[in-house]
Amino acid sequence: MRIDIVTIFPEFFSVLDVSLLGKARVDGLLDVHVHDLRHWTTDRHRTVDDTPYGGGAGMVMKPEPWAQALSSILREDGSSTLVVPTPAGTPFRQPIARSLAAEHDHLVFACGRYEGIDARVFAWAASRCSVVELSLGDYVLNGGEVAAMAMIEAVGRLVPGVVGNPESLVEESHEDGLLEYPSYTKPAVWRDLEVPDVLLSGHHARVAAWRHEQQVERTRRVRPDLLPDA
Ligand code: 6GU
Repeated sequence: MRIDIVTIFPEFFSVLDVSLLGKARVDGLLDVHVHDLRHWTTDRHRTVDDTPYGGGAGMVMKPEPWAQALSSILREDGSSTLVVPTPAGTPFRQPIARSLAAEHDHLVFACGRYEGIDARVFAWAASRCSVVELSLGDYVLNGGEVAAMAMIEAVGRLVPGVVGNPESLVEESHEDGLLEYPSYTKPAVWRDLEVPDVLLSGHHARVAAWRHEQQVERTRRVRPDLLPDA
């Protein structure tokens, strides 16, 4: 999978060299390229923002540098997907991560700052690629960079080969619509706290039933909205 990131803060993405995603890049599973939006400015001050039409606080990112950047990065055949991290977007959830990993071979992340990017950029881009505006959740970040990092990690780990043992992908929170069960390792007693008996029983069916119960109980307690009868 190829991933391009356009940002005015390329240094945010140095952590992509670390850990599992760093290894996936070295192994050639993820081909990640970070671009500085200011490369596509033409004025002496490398300006990327201006005041909003209609008034209001803050600045808006100018369309011209974005169009120049995207023109050079998007594939000509329309096969690219433009991902725009924004708190005004569709909630980014595991099914979207799965779909981006399985069905989209070239992701381009447009990281906005300030009050966002001139809306015409997305109307213009929609004739050249698919455009998805995605939100991490109902809170506000200063820009799209940290959100893009989270999305790239969530999508990247679903690309075949990135996570060594594919079985570890299935028994996780959100993969089956429930939160995951609690995990324990040795020692069996630690500071007077015991690992639940059933996990020491070696009885696979009972272990599976207990874990499922724990998932349902935890989901009901902290995320009742995820249950079908919500
Ligand atoms: Cl995707 N972007 C920004 N700037 N803030 C957010 C967000 C995204 N998701 C939640 N808050």
